[in-house]
Amino acid sequence: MIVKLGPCRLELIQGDITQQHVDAIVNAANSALAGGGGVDGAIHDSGGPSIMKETREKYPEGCATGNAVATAAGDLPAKFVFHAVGPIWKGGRQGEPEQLAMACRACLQLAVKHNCASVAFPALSAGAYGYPIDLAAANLIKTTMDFVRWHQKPALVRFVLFDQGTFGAFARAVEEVVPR
Ligand code: AR6
Repeated sequence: MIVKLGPCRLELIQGDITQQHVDAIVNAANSALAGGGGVDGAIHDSGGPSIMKETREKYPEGCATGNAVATAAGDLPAKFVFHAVGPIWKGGRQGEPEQLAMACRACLQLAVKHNCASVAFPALSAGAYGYPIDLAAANLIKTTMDFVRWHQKPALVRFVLFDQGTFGAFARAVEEVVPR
């Protein structure tokens, strides 16, 4: 699924984020930047140990929830990894929507700062962190569209969804804001 946003493009695909040939991919990290399962595990496994080495050297204090930090991408096809820390879902009234939007915006800001024309996101917070998929999808799509409409960059934002259910949730979120 592709949506044109002025000079920019929003894409949804089903796939594996580690395989994306884009300037930057977003990692679904934890605040200790300690590695883990899901997207985080896949990125460190495929990207090799240089990503964790750089992370430990540059960000020994970790990264706050709702923020993101950049490293190079090791053996991955991307140039950068943006390690974003989404919120753990605690029912939705403890700032989770704001924190998820902040984490998404932090990655888009890093893309602009590092001159990345293309950036790929996973369904941040919607795995181990338990954020309901429909709510996560709506939040990430709206935050991205608002940012791209305002800044007119990055040229390509791609959401890489691991399974059909997640893809469907993002497709519905896009259809809600871009009627066909
Ligand atoms: N490519 C794309 N999406 C994937 C991939 C992949 N290779 N692998 C999983 N997903 P999660 P979170 C999907 O748990 O909820 C880690 O342990 C997955 O199906 O990776 O933000 C970290 O260290 C789900 O839809 O991220 C943190 O401690 C989505 O990506 C914690 O998990 C996000 O799932 C972060 O949890």
